[in-house]
Amino acid sequence: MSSQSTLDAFLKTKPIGASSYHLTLPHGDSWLEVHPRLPPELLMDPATFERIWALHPKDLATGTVGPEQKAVTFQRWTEMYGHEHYDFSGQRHEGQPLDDPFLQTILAWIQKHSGQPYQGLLINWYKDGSHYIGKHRDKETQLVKGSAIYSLSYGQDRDFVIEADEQPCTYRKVIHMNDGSGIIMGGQTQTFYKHSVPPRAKSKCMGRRINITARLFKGA
Ligand SMILES: O=C(O)CCC(=O)C(=O)O
Repeated sequence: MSSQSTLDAFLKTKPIGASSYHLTLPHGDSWLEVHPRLPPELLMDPATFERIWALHPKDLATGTVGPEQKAVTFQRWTEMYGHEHYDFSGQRHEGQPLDDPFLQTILAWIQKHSGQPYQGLLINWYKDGSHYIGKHRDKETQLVKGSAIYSLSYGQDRDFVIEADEQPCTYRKVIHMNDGSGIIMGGQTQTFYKHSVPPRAKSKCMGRRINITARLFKGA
């Protein structure tokens, strides 16, 4: 069977893995879909992990945060692929060509799973627990309103924290992301919630992690 027909068969008979679950969030029309085990064609073997790891840019991501637009160096590497550019944290991330066959497989799977013409992948590289992404909502100005954001995890286990963006906060959940897992954020999640991958002690969180996200850009 070709890998395409395997993919077709998987999507027809089992669109969501047996251990996957849907989480309706309490604020707005917001939800998460959690996939602790991605289908085999979306898993990275060690050689693929090394190849995708080697793509990370030389310099850490930079940008601005907060109402005062404070300049910061983020503790992770970030690169955009397959879409012209993605603007967030006061920075333009120019899109690189999406040439890698594994990245192309991911994109094709997401297009099929969503039935939508996703084009862009944003990759985050975390060298160990000292690399992280702080609480934020994804900027949706360039995205199709309410479109789902796919986020796939490879390598080191980390925690994904989702919390309501309100004072006091009445909802907070920690989801464990293991190697070969995925989370889809949908509906109004970016309106009512912030998410983060908090830093962890290097002594307990030594491994490298690759996070691959897909967003549906307007006009795709
Ligand atoms: O690394 C992750 O799991 C989260 C990435 C993320 O939040 C983002 O790219 O906006």
